[in-house]
Amino acid sequence: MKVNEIMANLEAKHPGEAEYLQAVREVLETIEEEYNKHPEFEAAKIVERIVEPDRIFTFRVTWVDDKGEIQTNLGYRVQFNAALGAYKGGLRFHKAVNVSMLKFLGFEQIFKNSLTNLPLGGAKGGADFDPTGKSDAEIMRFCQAFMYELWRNIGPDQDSPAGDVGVGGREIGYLYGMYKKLAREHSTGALTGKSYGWGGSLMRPEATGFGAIYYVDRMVKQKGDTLKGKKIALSGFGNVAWGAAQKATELGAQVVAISGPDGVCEIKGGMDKAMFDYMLVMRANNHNKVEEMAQQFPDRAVFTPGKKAWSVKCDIACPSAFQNELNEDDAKMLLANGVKYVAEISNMGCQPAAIAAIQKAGVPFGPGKAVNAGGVATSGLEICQNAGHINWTAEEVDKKLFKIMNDIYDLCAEYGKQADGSINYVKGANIAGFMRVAKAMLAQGTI
Ligand code: 2IT
Repeated sequence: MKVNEIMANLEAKHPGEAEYLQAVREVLETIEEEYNKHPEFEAAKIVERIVEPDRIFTFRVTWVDDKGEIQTNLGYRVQFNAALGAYKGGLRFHKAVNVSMLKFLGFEQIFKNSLTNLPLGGAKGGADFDPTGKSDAEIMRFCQAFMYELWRNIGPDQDSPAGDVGVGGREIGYLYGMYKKLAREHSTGALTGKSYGWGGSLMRPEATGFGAIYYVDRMVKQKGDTLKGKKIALSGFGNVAWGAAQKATELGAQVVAISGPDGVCEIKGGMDKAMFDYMLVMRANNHNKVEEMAQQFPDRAVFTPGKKAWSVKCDIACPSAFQNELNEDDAKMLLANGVKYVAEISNMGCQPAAIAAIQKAGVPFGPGKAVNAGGVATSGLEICQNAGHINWTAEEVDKKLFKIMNDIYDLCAEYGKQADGSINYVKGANIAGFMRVAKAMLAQGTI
C-alpha cells in the first residue's frame, strides 16, 4: 500500500475535506503493515475502494420557523460501505455539518460497526441545522421536513439511521413518526434510538456511555489498576457524557469536570444522581450552556468561562462531545497534570498530534471507534428485537452490551499488541475493524 499516493489521489478528488482526509490517513497508516501481508487485498484494490463512499445523498430541507419565516438547510446521507450488512449510522444536526464531516464519520462507522461483530454496514447523515435556541415545534417541523426527503433511501434492510450530536430520543420520535406515515411500515428497524414502548430498546440511551466505561475499565485493569477513586473529566453534557458519568460513578470513579461550548464546570466531590438528571434538562432545553449546571448546584459546581474540561486535573480524560476537541496543548496540559488514561467517547475526539503526545508519554489511549461502539451495537440489538417482535429486559440488553464491549476490547488488545508488551489500541481497533470488512469485500467480488 502506498499511503502517500492514495492520500494524494484522495485529496485531489476531495479538496479541502480535512476531517475526512484526517480519518482516512489514520486508518491507512495504522493498517499498512498488516495490509501488505495480504497481496490479495492489494490485487482487489480494497483500500482504493473502501475510502470512497458507495453513494451520497444531498438534499434541501425547507421548513417554517415559529415566526412564520421560511428556513432552508442542507441534509445529507452518506452510505459508505455495505460489505457487512445494511447501512447503519447516526444523524448529526449541528451548524457545522458538511459533507467532509459526514464522510469522516461514515468512514469511521464502517470499522466501528465491524468491531461489534454484528451485520452492520457503515453510514452517516445529518444536516447543518442548529438546534440551539429552537423550540420543540421547530425541531418537529425540521425533523418532518428532513424525513420527507430521506425516507425513500432508508429502511430496515437498506439503511437504518440513529441519533448523534443534536439528535436524541425526541428527534428520533419526530423522524420516525414521519417515516412511518410515508413508508406505511411499522415496528421496524428503519430508525434506531426509538423510545421504549414503540420499538425502542431499553438501555439504548445509556449504551454509548455505559459501553465506553466498560472499555475504559478494561484499559485500567490491563494496568493492574482500578476505576475506584479515579477522577474523570468529560467534555459535553449530551446523551453520551450522561451515560458515561453514571456508569463511571457506579464503578467508583468521580466525575470532576464536564464542559460545554461556553466553558467548564468543575464538580467538587464528583457528580451524583441529581446532577445526572439535570444533564438531561440541559440537553432538552437547547440552550447549550454548561454554566446552567453551576447555576443549579452553586455550592458544588464551579463554572469557568472559555476553559475546556482538560484544564481540570484528572486521572482519566474522555472527550465525549465532538471531533478534534482535544488538541496537542490540551494533551500536554493533561500529561503535566498526571493523566493516566485517555479514551475518546466522541468520534475522533482527539487531534492526531494529541494522540501522538499521549502515546509517546506511555499513557494508554482508547480510540473512539472502539470505545464508543456500544451505541451502535445496541442499535443493532434494537433491530434484532424489532425483527423478532420482542422486547428484551434492561438486564438482558446490558449483559449483551457488556459482552460486546469486552469482545471489542479483546480484539483491540490482540491486534494492537506491541513488541514491548504494551497495547496500541488505535492500531488494534483499525486493523481488527478493517480485516472483517476487507475479507467480506473480497468474498463478495468487485461490486
Ligand atoms: O457514532 C455513532 O456510532 C452513533 N451516533 C450511533 C449510530 C447508531 O446507528 O446507533
